[in-house]
Amino acid sequence: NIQIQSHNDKLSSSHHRKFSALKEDWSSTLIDQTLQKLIDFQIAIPSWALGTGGTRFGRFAITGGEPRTLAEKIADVGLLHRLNAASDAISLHIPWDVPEDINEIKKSAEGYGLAFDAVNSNTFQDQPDALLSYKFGSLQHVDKAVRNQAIAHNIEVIKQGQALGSKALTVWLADGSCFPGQLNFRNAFQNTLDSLQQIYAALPSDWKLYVEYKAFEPNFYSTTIGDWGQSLLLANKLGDQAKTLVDLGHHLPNANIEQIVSLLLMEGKLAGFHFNDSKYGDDDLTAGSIKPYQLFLIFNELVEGMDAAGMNHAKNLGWMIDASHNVKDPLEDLLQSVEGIMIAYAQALMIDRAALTQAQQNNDVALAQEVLQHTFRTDFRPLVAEARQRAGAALSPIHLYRELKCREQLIMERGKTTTATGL
Ligand code: PSV
Ligand code: MN
Ligand code: MN
Repeated sequence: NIQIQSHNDKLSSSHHRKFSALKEDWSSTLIDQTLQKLIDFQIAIPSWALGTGGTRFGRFAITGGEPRTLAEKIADVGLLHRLNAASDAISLHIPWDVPEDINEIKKSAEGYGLAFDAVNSNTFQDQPDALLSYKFGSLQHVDKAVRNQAIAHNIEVIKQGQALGSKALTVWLADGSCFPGQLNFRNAFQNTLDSLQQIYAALPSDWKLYVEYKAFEPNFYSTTIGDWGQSLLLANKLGDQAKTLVDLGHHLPNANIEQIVSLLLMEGKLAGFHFNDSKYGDDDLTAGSIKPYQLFLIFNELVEGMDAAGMNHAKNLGWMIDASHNVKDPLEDLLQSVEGIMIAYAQALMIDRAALTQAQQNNDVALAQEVLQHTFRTDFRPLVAEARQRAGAALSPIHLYRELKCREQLIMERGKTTTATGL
């Protein structure tokens, strides 16, 4: 606390100058509303992004001090949340994460003010003790015994999530095919539906099932849940608790993600997000690092659609990050992702909605564009920083992280060569 305070004091006069300049130009009611929404907004951190990522060509785990256990992963997210007051939950991937002593794990999370977000199952890798292989798919598999193994794993993940207090299961399948002719598409889809129905039947009544889609990779000819249409089809057949999860990196190039988001939201079928950014495919780069305008346009649809539906921005969708990188300190990368998301959200909240609606009604294309770009091109970083300060966190989390030498301390505690589990 003292460290946050003295960091904020140091930046105080320059922050005050920038924040005051915004207050001169923008409506104070809008600023106040936006600040409150930013304070309330929380984004879940994926446990698998806390270690240095890699590619299939190699992995350079040079960061050091990486979390070796689930307890240490929770401590890392606790640190992020202490710095930015915007990361109050962790999303687990099972069995990469093994909650051995559930009570201990719950206690330590509570100590950091953290909750458990959606739990993720993993049927895209064979586990050492597995009887059957997922080489040719899991929930879609031609062999019922393989499907049953994958269903049982998902039900086990639900049970572990329940013990931790999670409220959602995210299912992402690598299922698909590598070559034409390999798969009967209809059978693969029907098998997947049937398997998901069995998982859905095991879902507690206050849980959601998030059906994540992805256009390609690791299969490069077809993916059985390859786009939002296929995910929505499944979610609709499954029932109200099933929804479509949008991972920003899972589309074919140039897809209009904001339009997809808008319609899923309208249908009450948007589960939430895996935020990241990409230049080419599922690059898992820092949110807002490549296409900040796209991120802003997505938030524009979210704010408009959620307000129209009377939804609570902070609570009614699953906000998660799914990014990780191999050349940055993972914790700095995550602080940057949260920042990128908050900036886009702030920009969307500051849009003059009445003016935009009027321009749309009048078919005034140029004015509609002006309205959007006016907020996009305004620097609202001081607003995000102000919200953070009001929430008791740092004006500039990444700078404080460096000032406090957090990584050096983690290396001292955990060693130079630790490697986190996960991708
Ligand atoms: C697949 O590319 C994915 O986006 C899914 O969400 C997985 O659970 C995650 O990545 C694993 O890194
Ligand atoms: Mn994802
Ligand atoms: Mn992905």
